[in-house]
Amino acid sequence: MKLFSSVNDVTDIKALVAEALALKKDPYAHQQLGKNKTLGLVFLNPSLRTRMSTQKAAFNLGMNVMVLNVDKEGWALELRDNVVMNGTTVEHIREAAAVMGQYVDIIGVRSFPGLKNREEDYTEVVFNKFVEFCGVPLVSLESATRHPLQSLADLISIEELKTKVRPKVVLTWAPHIKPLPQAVPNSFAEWMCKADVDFTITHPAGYELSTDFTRGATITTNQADALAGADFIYVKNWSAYEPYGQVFPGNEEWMLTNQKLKITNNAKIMHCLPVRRNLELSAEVLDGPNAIVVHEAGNRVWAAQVVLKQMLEAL
Ligand code: SN0
Repeated sequence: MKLFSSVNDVTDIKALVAEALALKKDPYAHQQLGKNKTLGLVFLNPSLRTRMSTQKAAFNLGMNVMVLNVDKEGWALELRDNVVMNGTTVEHIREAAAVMGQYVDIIGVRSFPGLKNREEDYTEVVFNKFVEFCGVPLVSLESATRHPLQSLADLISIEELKTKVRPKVVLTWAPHIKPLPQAVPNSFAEWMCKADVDFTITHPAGYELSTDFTRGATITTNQADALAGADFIYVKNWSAYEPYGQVFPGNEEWMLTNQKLKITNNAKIMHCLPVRRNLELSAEVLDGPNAIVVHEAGNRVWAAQVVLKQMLEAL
């Protein structure tokens, strides 16, 4: 594997999940594979799970890791071409990405959307500049429109914990106080549409995701209808795709509570984290027996490790 930016970079997702679960059973079996190889993790935005789980995955494979919080510790990067750099940006991404590629064998990049210009975000301007100029294999640590390592960890968790061959999986919108990216729900939807699950998306009117990611899903604005019989519920806030990046007042009643779980099939509750307690998800659900959010975060290691392993094998 040379690029991991979406489910479309994976030829066989079933095999990828199986290999991740094999790594979970035997984490240090491939310590020689990463010997003298270096992973660079480049963050343009904050991170807890992605940073720590991807480092851990690299260590398990015997790799060295360098982390650069380029937004805080690097030079201010210029992303536009054909500009006179007489403003606040100091270094062009053309040189910055190419130089990083001189020091590492694989690069991971996190770059959130601006949520202002849909065309710019959905053409992945920043992420694709890294792809173009870094010259080494590249893994997305969440881009403007997708979070594939999260989605892979989510699918691993469902595969591990499901109690029937084809579980009902529901993605439900949740309230928030600020506009959040569509990256996590886009990505989760795109992976679920390719997985062997019965997949439903529910959100208030106005929060329709781009159909590029949701083709094949059942979509409803009736949350109770969606939750009925659910085996897994994925809770996430996102801002509108149209008008882009907007949030609409109201919808506080969309928060998931124990009461709402009664009509489910004792559903397991997922969230990518960080989660805002008693806003997105009630504390009673998060602290209750159905929440699997920490288990899910633990599986981020095996998602990252299987992707890094396949990249190392292709070097
Ligand atoms: C990010 C998102 O894409 O929704 C990262 C999730 C892995 N989440 C946030 O930015 C949460 C910010 C907040 O203030 O709650």
